[in-house]
Amino acid sequence: MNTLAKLRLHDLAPEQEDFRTAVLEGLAKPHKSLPCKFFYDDVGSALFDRICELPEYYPTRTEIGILTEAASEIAALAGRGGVLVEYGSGSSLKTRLLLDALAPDVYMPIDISRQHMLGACHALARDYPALHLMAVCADYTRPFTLPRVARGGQRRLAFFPGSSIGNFAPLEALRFLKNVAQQLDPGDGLLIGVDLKKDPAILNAAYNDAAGVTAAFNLNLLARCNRELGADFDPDAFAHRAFYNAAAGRIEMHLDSLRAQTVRVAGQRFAFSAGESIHTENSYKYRPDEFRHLATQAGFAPVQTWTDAADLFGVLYLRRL
Ligand code: AVJ
Repeated sequence: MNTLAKLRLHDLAPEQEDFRTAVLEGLAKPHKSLPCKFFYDDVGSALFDRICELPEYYPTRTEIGILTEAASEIAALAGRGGVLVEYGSGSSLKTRLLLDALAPDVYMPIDISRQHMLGACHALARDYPALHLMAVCADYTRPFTLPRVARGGQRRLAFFPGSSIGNFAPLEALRFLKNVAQQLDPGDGLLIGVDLKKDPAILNAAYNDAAGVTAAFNLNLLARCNRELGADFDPDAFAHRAFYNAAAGRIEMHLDSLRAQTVRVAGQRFAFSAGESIHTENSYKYRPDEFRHLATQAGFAPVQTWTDAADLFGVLYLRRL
């Protein structure tokens, strides 16, 4: 049988709000910045997969451990069957854990990078022949409407792993969670992974790995500007810098200009002074009670929080009120 018969693509054409516009806007600001969602071209996605394997980068393996331990409890809360909706289709390992535990009728990944998502769906279609796949290509950082599944009225579990929620500032996170709540029906669940506040030394190491993979991931943004926008960034003239900002409760990533220089992007010139930075990412950390408070404000009831033994990472099951 053709396994792709069960795969549908619902394309909301997210690249209409494009990379070029975002880069020109971000570099024109008094404090230069670039949106972190543009890290994930093919090169960046591959580098991120390597980050997840680094000894210093605990979130991925810790979350997988929590999900493995909690899988049957999650299935008891969410129920079997129904629709599994995943925001950012990312690492298929976490998805497979839930597919095995919940045996949903439909898997609906939502991702901005169409090819990456469809590749993952093809592999899932092969390994889960009974599963219907409804891939949604969308930028979930903007409000959008989920397609109605053919056989409607099914209960849904939304899954937002990896602490991707940490890329939103708390107010944006609230807006995102409200948007998810709107896409769900009362009683539906949201299973979300959240990186926790902890000893800053652990956080700083996780974003400054000894092998330099996070630095390469950060610098790839400049290489992507060169590839796609004909920019003339010299990646050797910028340095990766990441640190925990305790007052804001977030890791910040920057690219620091190592000297005074002018860079040309899409016909426009941007001047950098020595030491001037481009702010490329925020990764907010929460205490479990802080995050439950945020979820409550968005219209969810916190049902269960699981953490690892060292309280590095949290997975929360929230019920839409
Ligand atoms: C995918 C946003 C969860 O913030 O830890 C990893 C991205 N950046 N190393 C994170 C990231 C640098 C990651 N998130």
